[in-house]
Amino acid sequence: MTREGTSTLIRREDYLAPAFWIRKVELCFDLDPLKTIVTSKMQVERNAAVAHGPLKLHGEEINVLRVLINGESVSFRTEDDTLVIDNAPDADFALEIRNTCCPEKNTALSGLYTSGGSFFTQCEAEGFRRITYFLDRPDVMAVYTVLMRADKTKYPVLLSNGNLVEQGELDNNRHFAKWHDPFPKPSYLFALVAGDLVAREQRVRTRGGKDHLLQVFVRRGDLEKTEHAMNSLIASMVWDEARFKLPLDLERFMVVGVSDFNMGAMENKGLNIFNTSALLASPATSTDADFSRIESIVAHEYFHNWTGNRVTCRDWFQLSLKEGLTVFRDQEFSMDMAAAPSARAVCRIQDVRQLRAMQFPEDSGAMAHPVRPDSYVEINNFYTATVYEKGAEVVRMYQTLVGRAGFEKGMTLYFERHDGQAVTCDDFAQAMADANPGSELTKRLDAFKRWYSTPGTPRVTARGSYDAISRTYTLTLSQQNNGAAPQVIPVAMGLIGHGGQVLPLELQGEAEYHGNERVLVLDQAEQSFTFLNVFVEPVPSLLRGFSAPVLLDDGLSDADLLTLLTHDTDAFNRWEAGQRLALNRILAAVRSGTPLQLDAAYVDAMRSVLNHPQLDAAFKELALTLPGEAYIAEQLDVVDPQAIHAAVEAAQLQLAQALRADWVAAFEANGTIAGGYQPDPVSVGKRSLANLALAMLVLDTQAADAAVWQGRAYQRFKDAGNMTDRLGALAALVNGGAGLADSALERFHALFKADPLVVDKWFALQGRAPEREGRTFAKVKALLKHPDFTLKNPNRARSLIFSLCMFNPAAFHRADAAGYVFWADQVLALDAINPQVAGRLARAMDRWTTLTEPYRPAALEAIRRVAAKPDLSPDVREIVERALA
Ligand code: 0A1
Ligand code: ZN
Repeated sequence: MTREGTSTLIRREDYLAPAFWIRKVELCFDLDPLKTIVTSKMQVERNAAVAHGPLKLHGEEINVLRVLINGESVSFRTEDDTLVIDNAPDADFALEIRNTCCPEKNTALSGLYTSGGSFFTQCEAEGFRRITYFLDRPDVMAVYTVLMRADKTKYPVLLSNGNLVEQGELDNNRHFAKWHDPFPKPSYLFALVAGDLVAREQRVRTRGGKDHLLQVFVRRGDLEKTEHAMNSLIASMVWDEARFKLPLDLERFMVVGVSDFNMGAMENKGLNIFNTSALLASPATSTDADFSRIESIVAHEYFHNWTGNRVTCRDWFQLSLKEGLTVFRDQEFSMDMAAAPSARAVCRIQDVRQLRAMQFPEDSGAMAHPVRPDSYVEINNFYTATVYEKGAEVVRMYQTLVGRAGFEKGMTLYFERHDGQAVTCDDFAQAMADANPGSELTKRLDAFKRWYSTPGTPRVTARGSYDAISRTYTLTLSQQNNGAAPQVIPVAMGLIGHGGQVLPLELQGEAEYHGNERVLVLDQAEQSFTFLNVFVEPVPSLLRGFSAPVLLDDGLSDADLLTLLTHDTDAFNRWEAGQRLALNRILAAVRSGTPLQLDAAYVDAMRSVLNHPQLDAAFKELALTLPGEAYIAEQLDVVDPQAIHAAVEAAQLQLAQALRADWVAAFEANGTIAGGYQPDPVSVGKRSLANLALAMLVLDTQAADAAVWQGRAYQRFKDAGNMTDRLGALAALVNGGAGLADSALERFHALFKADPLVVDKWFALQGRAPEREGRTFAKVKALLKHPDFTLKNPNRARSLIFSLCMFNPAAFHRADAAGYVFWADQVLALDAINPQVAGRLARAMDRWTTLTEPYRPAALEAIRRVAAKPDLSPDVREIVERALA
């Protein structure tokens, strides 16, 4: 494959409506792995609002056979990746294009490709042009009819979007199926599947009395692993109707699993395609985390049917319009499914941990971009934590500002106005504001919209002063955002007395009394809020539930944080107080270059949490888990990954040692759950705490009973009745550097070698294992040669290589630069196979400029080596060039 040396920067401000519309498409596929013939008959119209020009269609890696206009052949030329027809008629016309493509050679997994002998498509963002020439942009929406012809034995199942209208036999052992999707859609939502698949089916009747057929298609042998996905799908349907009055609009809704897939899943209209890792679940092979991820991804794709498909994006700069909103919806769904308030808080804590681990570093690194980016070279590089997770936080802030009912009104107006259209983030903002006149949002809509245009994480500083004589408490909030104009920051808050009293909030200048909790809206560089009749000196509990995606400096002392950890009524802030206590200690050790030594106050606080009779196991596990190394690095101007890792390991070991008896008690209390496996929040919490306790008990190899606990972990690993317990015990052995780890790993592989998703876990565990004298790194290099390893399958590549380069800083950042050499080699090797996945791996160096010596110059050299390759994909080129800029 040769590639052009120049890549174009696409700018949001250059958006122009298309010169032509394609209103209808009839596609015909003669499916063959080596040479599929595609015939596309399009009904084309000039866009009267745009000046005349040639018709230019996108196309990549396809061979055109013929082009007809109104049945007559017409002259055309191909320039780079476009097909140009200079003499297109002025009136509406029929355009027919016939071309071929080669699914078997399509290792990029974009467009039409084969996986395990079946055909699949992936068209978002710009994969449709790898199938046939088209106006492959989201504002061109057409009604599709799809005819598929294929060998009957190899491909008994033929699927596309919408409804099956016809099927039958053909000569030569071939058959056909014809599908029609009545909803106009952009090309990125087109999908086709052909293969030897089986389906779990369920008929459901919705509230409105309509009947639907739900189907989950997988390879033979995987059917029993689809029950959880089907249940999740049904739960999503019920939830979307109840919460947003959004029903399923199709008679048939299909979900298909595929092993080779670049992302988690894809929301093609009526035919969602899933990475098997986001679909298949069984207690024996999937962890609790897998069950919960599957539930949320199934929901996410289903919710896209309205937020993304019925109302889509005008252009790719608006990606967060559908992704931020849909992530918000899947987060709300997961919280509602968790039901109990404490389980909801656990969901929120997990989402925020994820945001801080992935999005905060992105927002301060080489790839920093606003939620609505201003420019891109390769749009696939912008399916980011900023567009998705920060975008979801922006949507959450609308809800915080207009209230839950107001948000629902805003959604209703959004669909009333825009159903069937391709729109912008501004349109969404306007609907929310117009549906809520007089609201805190509507009063400052323009300022609020800066969340879409400003990159970076705002820093909020809060300082309080208490006047005992006047019994007033003044809270001063200020914000800094790299010199950008102030953002609108909702700060949910309450005041707590040191003895745990919840103090009433009476804000000076306000007639209304707001109870014990309220939202302050910070929209200036600095603002003060004075509370009256505050009878004791309070501790402010700010940014409750993480009400805005900011970094908060509240200046609270250890004593204040301990008060919040013990007494805050907001579970998120209780957790946050514990994290802050840990963070302060880790940062002090790293900054001073001295070994970390935990103090009795912190250890005692953690002991109280662990032994607390009322707190949930899930909360305890989160509170006793130390902040992630990536988030810790974000607090520092100069980063020494080894020093951070050493401090975290020391803190972990000291917690393991100081609380040993308490860990034993926690393990005994939570390690056995009666009855069969259930992924409900209470059982999940117990398993997670038992796994943490076991890891702590195995970690301290100097303990008098170290051998006993290693033996118990091995036994538990062997006898476990589910994957969560089994993998937890295996991780305790591997991460604790136990002597039995190697034999456990071997046994695990032997047991599960036939299940690719479990083999992925086996690779990932080894790729993420704590570094000990270079052994983890050496093991990863050796595993590259393991017969089960391949770069061609994205899940497998991620399980080993991404685990090391992105999730194991101490093994990756080596003084001898071997980690960076490994990274560069793997980026280049992957780029020749799958540019999208290579582009993701390239991002492991996003934050290289903050690294201390000797890492920084070595990282630079590795990035330069990648950048020096002349025929890099635009995906990798954009990432490395931004890193070098
Ligand atoms: N829209 C999908 C994710 C997705 C994005 C891009 C892809 O290829 C470049 C594939 C899938 C979602 O949000 O679920
Ligand atoms: Zn999505």
